Amino acid sequence: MVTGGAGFIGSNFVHHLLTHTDARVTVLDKLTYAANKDALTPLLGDRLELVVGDVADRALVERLVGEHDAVVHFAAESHNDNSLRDPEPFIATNILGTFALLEAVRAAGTRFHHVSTDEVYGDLELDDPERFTEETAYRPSSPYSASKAASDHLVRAWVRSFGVQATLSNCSNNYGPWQHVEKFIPRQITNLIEGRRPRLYGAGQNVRDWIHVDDHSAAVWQILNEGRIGETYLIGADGERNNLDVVRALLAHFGRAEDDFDHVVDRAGHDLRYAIDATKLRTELGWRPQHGDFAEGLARTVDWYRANQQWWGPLKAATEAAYAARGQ
Ligand code: NAD
Ligand code: TDX
Repeated sequence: MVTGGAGFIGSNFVHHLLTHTDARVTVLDKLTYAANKDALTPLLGDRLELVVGDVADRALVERLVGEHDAVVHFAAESHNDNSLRDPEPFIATNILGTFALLEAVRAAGTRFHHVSTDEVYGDLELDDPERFTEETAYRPSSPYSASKAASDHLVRAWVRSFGVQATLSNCSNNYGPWQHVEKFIPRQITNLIEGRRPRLYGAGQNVRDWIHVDDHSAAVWQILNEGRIGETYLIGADGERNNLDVVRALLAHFGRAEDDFDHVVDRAGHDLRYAIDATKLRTELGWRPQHGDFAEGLARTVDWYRANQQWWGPLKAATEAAYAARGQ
């Protein structure tokens, strides 16, 4: 059972399972504004079922969990900017939804994998020689990252107090197909396709540690199968880049001048830098990223957005109108 399996990473994970394993999958997804039903529709059939529902619906979750041998939990409200505007759905889905799932897997004795983010660790200085590890103290900055931190704490407590068979992973920034146009890389790619200028928050010095979504999927599957119960694994592919460099790479790719972008209002509480040390995942489970060439991955992602404008086109206008209202 894959919660949030119609979202960006969840749908790529489902695709990964159907392509590389013989798993049979049920997706539980509320189909919020962030869901990509089109990503699943061609795959529905003997090996994939979609149940439309809320992870915080205790009765539904209890029934579904009982019918499955493992749960991989992606469902979340995922966008920091939205959490600054209205935190409430982040509390409802990320915290109460995780609680509902934990109670169900506790009752049924079902294996559980919790998908989380490096943002729970707060941010690093640009020149800090240390990166995040599994031992780094929690210091979330935004309502989104605080809600994910809360969900991680619940999972750890349910392991220790109730013996729930769970693992956790905290991954860095993903990119790839089916990512909503509200997020940084797809927003800039689709701006460029539509002839608009990219939009950079602040000076663009903030660093994110990019990983291709397929590398995240492979890591989650490996942790589900080989990870030690109760353990947390950080997932990252040594992909640190500042936002200005990413915008410049995209401008060059589209043959536009390197200063052909706008500086816009910065995000409140904007985390400066995320960076993952994935040594534990690499040494304990032997995981290696297969898509570590960022320039190549970005070029393939641009091609994908060029070929799939019928999907993102209708989302784009509403997303940009919401950003414009905030001067972003
Ligand atoms: P997304 O916003 O693209 O997708 C989230 C999915 O969850 C959507 O399909 C949505 O309909 C579904 N959903 C939301 N609320 C729900 C509810 N109450 N019940 C059932 N389904 C619900 O998010 P994403 O970027 O694919 O992120 C997936 C997970 O990975 C999240 O837990 C996120 O915290 C984590 N994560 C994301 C990144 C990243 O770079 N995007 C990095 C690390 C971790
Ligand atoms: O238009 C923009 N301009 C800009 O400069 C947008 C949308 C973002 N940014 C900046 C803010 C961040 O420094 O780009 C960086 C990335 O922004 P987002 O795509 O919003 O990602 P981030 O806030 O880093 O969080 C992402 O990675 C961790 C996901 O959205 C989270 O779900 C995940 O946990």
